[in-house]
Amino acid sequence: MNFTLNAILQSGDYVGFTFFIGSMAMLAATVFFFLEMGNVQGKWRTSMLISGLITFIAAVHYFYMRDFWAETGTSPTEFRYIDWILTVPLMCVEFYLILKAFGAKMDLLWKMIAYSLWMLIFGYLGETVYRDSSAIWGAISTLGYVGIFYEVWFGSAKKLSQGSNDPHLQKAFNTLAWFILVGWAIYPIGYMAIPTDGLLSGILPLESLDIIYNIGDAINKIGFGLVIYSLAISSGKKAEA
Ligand SMILES: *C/C=C(C)/C=C/C=C(C)/C=C/C1=C(C)CCCC1(C)C
Repeated sequence: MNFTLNAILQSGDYVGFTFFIGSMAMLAATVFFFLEMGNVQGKWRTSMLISGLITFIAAVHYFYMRDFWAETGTSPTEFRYIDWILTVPLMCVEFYLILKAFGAKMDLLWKMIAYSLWMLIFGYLGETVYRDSSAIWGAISTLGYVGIFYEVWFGSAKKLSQGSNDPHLQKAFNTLAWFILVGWAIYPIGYMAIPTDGLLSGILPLESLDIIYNIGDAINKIGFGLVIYSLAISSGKKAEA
């Protein structure tokens, strides 16, 4: 029998390791969020569904990126950004859903989605088409990030949370706000490690871009979902039937 093993994970291949761990972690988180949908009050089901969809979409991309990496030793930027352009707006939906009961309107959701698309489209251009001027595109992209950050730390989202008088909601909202400030800041650091042209590319090793993005995704996608889950649980389990 003639059989070729294409996907080889070499020892010392840290990018490959983080793609493997990332794909399993996203898959496990997805199973968890979907199964726990049955254990939370009805009003939290949609939020749990979205948490599961975020890790599910990431899992599919990670399985693909993992195999692609193992076969070719590269990982096209496109898969990253396709994943993010689907999952980051869903994270904005999570903010909207938890604030909806306290008066969040659709325009808050659209505003946050617009900021995130701005951030991702210009980041993509800087990482691919206009790599020579990645610093400028990164700076333009950061304006979208600042928009989301402002909304959550000072803007209308923050005000709705403050006005809710619900300590569970406020605690979860503040934790998510820290994810935006600290967890999301991992990505621009990764971006600055773009091989050869990034601001930090002489300082960080060549493969750090993918490793940093993989760590960021695991922290942010799974962490976000767990915050929503603990909010759903703390604000009351499904009444025993
Ligand atoms: C699940 C994926 C998430 C939460 C992705 C978040 C991505 C960012 C916050 C990316 C931000 C960027 C900048 C602020 C400037 C440089 C370009 C980006 C796109 C890496």
